[in-house]
Amino acid sequence: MAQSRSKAGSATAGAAGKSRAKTASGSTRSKKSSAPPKDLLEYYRQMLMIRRFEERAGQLYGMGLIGGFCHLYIGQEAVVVGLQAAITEADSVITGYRDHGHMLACGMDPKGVMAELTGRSGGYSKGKGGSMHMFSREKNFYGGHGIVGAWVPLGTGLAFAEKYNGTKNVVLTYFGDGTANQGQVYESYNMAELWSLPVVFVIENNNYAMGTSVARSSAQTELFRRGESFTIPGEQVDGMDVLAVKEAGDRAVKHCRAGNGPMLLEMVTYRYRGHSMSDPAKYRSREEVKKIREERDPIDHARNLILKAKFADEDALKEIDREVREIVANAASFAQESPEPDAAELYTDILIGS
Ligand SMILES: Cc1ncc(C[n+]2csc(CCOP(=O)(O)OP(=O)(O)O)c2C)c(N)n1
Ligand SMILES: [Mg+2]
Repeated sequence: MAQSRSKAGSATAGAAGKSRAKTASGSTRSKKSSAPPKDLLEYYRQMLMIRRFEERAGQLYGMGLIGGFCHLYIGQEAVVVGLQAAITEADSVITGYRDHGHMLACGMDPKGVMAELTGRSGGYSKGKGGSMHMFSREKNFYGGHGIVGAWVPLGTGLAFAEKYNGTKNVVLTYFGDGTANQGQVYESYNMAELWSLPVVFVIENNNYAMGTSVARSSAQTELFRRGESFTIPGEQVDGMDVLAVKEAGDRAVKHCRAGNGPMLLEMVTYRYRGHSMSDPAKYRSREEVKKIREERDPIDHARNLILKAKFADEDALKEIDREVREIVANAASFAQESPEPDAAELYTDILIGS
């Protein structure tokens, strides 16, 4: 039976972005994005910021300045940048441990994020949370969670609160392809649809859960169809095309804001680095990674569109790169100069059970 399974979950298969054929249940595959808007320059800048930030974080980790877990988002930048462009500042975001890109896209300060990575007092959690545990009520970013799947019911609960309080706000709840197999995710789907909650479930399908591919772990590899039995519409999107992501995000957010209940977006994407900094990535070939980097890189894709549309020339793009590098360099300096948390912080922000 396994041989007949679709390989839609693989970024190499190029399944996304070809057609908009409706499946029997209302799930769709999105079409290629339309003509580029000028906003593409801003998306480019944001994707580049995430890429350079993550590269620097990887270097600091290699230098021993970042301890604990560190999961880089390199390769997946178009997902979070495209979706952030589809929501407003009043909407909320929640995700798991691969979260630096989400925080930057939400407008959190790169200095505060980097200083949290290095465990310094200038970090978002005063240096006590690290890579996976940062929050910003100001930016409506609700973490940053290390327990796989646990934030999906939390994201559903955030959407419940929005509905209960009578707002029109929407919640983006991001999770990975591996997480999509968890039971609590299905409980969340059920309640979200039952109560028509304004939540977009965003599956970032990078084809691997640690070292296990979607094809090895999933009976239904078309993850955008996973909401069908709950009558949640799903759409599969080319997650390497920031414009396709933005357009799908617009549709999903409109659906939720209008009171139609949840929607599921499967973003077909890819991570270039290992699962975390300690992963030698022996479960895939170098050629596989190289091919996607060369043929589907989201930043190169945006860059080519920008040059073709003449929104900017090579020099202007170089200038954007220079500005971004400067912001990241300042964040890295801050993260090394900020003091270690005071010992008294051991007793703050903690829960003690009896
Ligand atoms: C409950 C629980 N089980 C296992 C783990 C270990 N773990 C961390 S990430 C991960 C894989 C998740 O993969 P996916 O959802 O595809 O997200 P990705 O890492 O690809 O972004 C696992 C098994 C965990 N953190 N929590
Ligand atoms: Mg994954």
